[in-house]
Amino acid sequence: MDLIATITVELQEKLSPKRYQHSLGVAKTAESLAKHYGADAQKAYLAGLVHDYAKEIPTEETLLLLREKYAFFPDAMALRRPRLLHAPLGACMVQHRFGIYDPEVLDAIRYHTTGKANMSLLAKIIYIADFIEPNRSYPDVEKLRKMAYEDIDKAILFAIDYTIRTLMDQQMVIHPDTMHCRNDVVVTLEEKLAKQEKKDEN
Ligand code: DGI
Ligand code: FE
Ligand code: FE
Repeated sequence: MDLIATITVELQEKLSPKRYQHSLGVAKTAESLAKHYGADAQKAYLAGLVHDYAKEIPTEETLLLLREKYAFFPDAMALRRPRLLHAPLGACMVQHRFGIYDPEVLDAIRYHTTGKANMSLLAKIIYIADFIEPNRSYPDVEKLRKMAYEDIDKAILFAIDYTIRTLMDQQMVIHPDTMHCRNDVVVTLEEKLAKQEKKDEN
């Protein structure tokens, strides 16, 4: 069996049916976005498939595995919101379990929840595929699906603002990586706009 088939069988066994379907949805959406933007479609499918590998592991076990098995010491903010830790734990576990060593794939998994500054195209694709895969439904999902294929940075800003707003409404902490990601994407969009304006002048 090839790697994708092996992983798919294991995910179906280990994850809840809903999480399994979500993982397949993110994989397929990421593959499609990668083809659209000229990124590596196979890497995108793989990263999408395993991005939530650690999502259903209970908090206590997550903390224990990260510290004891992977020598990964979460920052204070993530410790306050341990659900954020399924992303870095997933990156550690799929490396160990499936021999996925590609740093770009591991990075996309690790930062799929918060985002970060200077994300690779693959990381952006996984971040946004997580929001728009076919099983997602919320008021603006169709708008975001369209935006994702028009300008991925615009889509990231839209998604991250939605997340930040929701967190603020609930008086929740916002992880610094989330803010770094937002600032970075705003700068990228401003630069793109300035370049376009200069081009239009000529
Ligand atoms: O694992 P999924 O449910 O598919 O999606 P995800 O990994 O993007 O996780 C979404 C959750 O993460 C959602 O409840 C909002 C939360 N989240 C994202 N960024 C931050 C955050 N929570 C806090 N406290 N701070 C953040 O910056
Ligand atoms: Fe997740
Ligand atoms: Fe997800």
